[in-house]
Amino acid sequence: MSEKKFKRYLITSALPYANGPVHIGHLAGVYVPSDIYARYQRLKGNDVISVCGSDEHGVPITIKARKEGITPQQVVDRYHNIIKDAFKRLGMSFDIYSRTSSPTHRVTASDFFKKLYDEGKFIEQTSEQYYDEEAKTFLADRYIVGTCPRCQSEGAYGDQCEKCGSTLSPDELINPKSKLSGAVPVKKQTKHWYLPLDKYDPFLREWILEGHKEWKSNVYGQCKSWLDTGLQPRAVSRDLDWGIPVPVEGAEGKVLYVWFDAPIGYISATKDLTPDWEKYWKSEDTKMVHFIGKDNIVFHCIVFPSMLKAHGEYILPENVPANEFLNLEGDKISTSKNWAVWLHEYLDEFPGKEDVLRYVLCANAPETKDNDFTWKDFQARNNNELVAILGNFVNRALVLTKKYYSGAVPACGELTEYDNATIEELSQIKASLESNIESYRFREALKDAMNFARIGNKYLADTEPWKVVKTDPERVKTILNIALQITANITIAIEPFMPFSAEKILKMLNIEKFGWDNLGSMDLLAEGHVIGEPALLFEKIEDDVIDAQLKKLADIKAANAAAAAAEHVTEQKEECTFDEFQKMDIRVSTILEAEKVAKTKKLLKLTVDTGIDKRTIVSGIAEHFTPEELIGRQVLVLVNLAPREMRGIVSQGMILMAEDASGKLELLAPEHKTNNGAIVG
Ligand code: B3M
Ligand code: ZN
Repeated sequence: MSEKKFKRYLITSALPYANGPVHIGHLAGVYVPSDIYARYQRLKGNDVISVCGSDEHGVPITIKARKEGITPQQVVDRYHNIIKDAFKRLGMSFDIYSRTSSPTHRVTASDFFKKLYDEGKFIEQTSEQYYDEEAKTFLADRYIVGTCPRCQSEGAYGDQCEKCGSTLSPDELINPKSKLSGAVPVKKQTKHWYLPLDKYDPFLREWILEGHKEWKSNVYGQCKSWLDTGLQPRAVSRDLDWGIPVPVEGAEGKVLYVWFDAPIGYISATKDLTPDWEKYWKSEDTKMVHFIGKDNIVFHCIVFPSMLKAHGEYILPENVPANEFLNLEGDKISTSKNWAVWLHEYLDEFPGKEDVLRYVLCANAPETKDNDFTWKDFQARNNNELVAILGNFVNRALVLTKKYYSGAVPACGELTEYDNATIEELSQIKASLESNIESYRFREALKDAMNFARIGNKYLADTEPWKVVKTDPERVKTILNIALQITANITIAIEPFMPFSAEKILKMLNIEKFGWDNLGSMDLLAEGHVIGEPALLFEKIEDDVIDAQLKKLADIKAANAAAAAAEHVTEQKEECTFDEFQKMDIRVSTILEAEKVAKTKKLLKLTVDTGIDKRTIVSGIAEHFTPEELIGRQVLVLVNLAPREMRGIVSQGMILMAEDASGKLELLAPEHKTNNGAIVG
């Protein structure tokens, strides 16, 4: 860890794309750690600015706009507001939440590009790109669709086949078509500008591989592999009608590449925040830390630093503590598949539980490897840690003080050995908590903060003031004085992690606020200070609440399967002759009786009236239909199928079903009640 002393902190958080809401993966990866770090540095009295904002350019936004028949500005306005509001409700303490469609950003990004252009820092290249003559626009790879050359599936994109995962180039697609107009794209010459990243290889090796060996191994390792693979010139402009126009002659219809423009958004946000913005961005006394997810490492450790170096007036990040990814119930979180816990929905469905989410996402953060969020774990941590440890301790300390001393902090008498041992243990926490936060180990830091409550809980359980009060009331004054000092420490230690709960406890203690320097002191509450009203900090989360969330995810999964099935239809079988078809004898029939076949999950034994006779048919539909819902239903039966014995039962025929690629099963029946035995042909 660099020993350098800094005068101020510039904390940036990855700008979320304004083409959808934020979800728990974004929070665990970027925003919860960033807010913990910013709150901690502020608590310590440092000069801190924390900037964020919406990333409002790029192809995904234009695709969404076309899909919905609205403008890109309408897309970003919608999601910018949803994201900004949800962040605020979760207690994200950004000093500014800006946006890259702002006028300040347009000027800042243009000027940044223009300076590099005028100083000859770009390579200018004309190349052939795909063009849609109907939509009159160049096509980004994502805008070209066709048949995948690897797996022959339809709907592969020009850059990737989502079915088999192959990385493609538009030239490889079979029957390429424009996603915009359906026209066959043609190749057309177009000029773009490139940042020659290869020229910054020596600088990056020196700055990162030599100068920042203290960076997290997942970040350092990725940077090293990018450098060892060899850096290539990277495009900094695009043929798009949405974005920041390239500010040079002959660049009509071209905009800054979104990953050139977006990180400059940190600068423009700072400009909008304070006229003193330059002391944050241009002084070596500033410690700049980028909070991002692992998919953004190359942009924040290689591309943006090269841009800053090329520009020459800005500082470089001191650290980029990127987190890995958070999965949801064992599956990758996916915006397009709606496989996510959306922050704004969580806040509506769990009012007052903002800190529970902050706590769980920090305790489970994917700091060194991908991790999994499960609703069961969410419930367990709430009930077994927040309710049973933190909430329980604070409540007992306050309720007993109210009960025995009408809320006045009792005097602390002579300390026992156990008291001293407890106080000694408490005094170790602060150093560990600070070291863990300064090293971006927030999971460990949270455990440190919770240790105040763990130790406090044990202290009360061991000293049992509710018993001792009968025999030694003076002793109980000391016990509760210590318990109250621990409670006061908790308000400081948990503030970066759970600001709402810290606020609630301060109110219950009838205290305005403590500073970080007070952490570890056992004299925070003076004898005679009268505390406020105790109240429960957390409430148990019951199974039915979790089951409802799991049902919601199950429904999403089913909807995705159905959508996938609708997209993917099983190939037609080989041809058959009319005579071959004539051999099959299919009759309208009615199910008279139905029962499960013992020791099987799938089989039902049915008694069916085929109009010819009443017969037994065994059918593998027990996972799709209950016996009760089948009785009386008309179905179509292949009556001349050779009899088969299944689990000791002779089945004489087959019930015809419709099954799609998702496995969804439907019975087939005549539209109106029909005589049994009617021939289907
Ligand atoms: N908009 C977020 C992402 O890649 C991206 C970050 C920009 S930070 C300058 O999901
Ligand atoms: Zn494929």
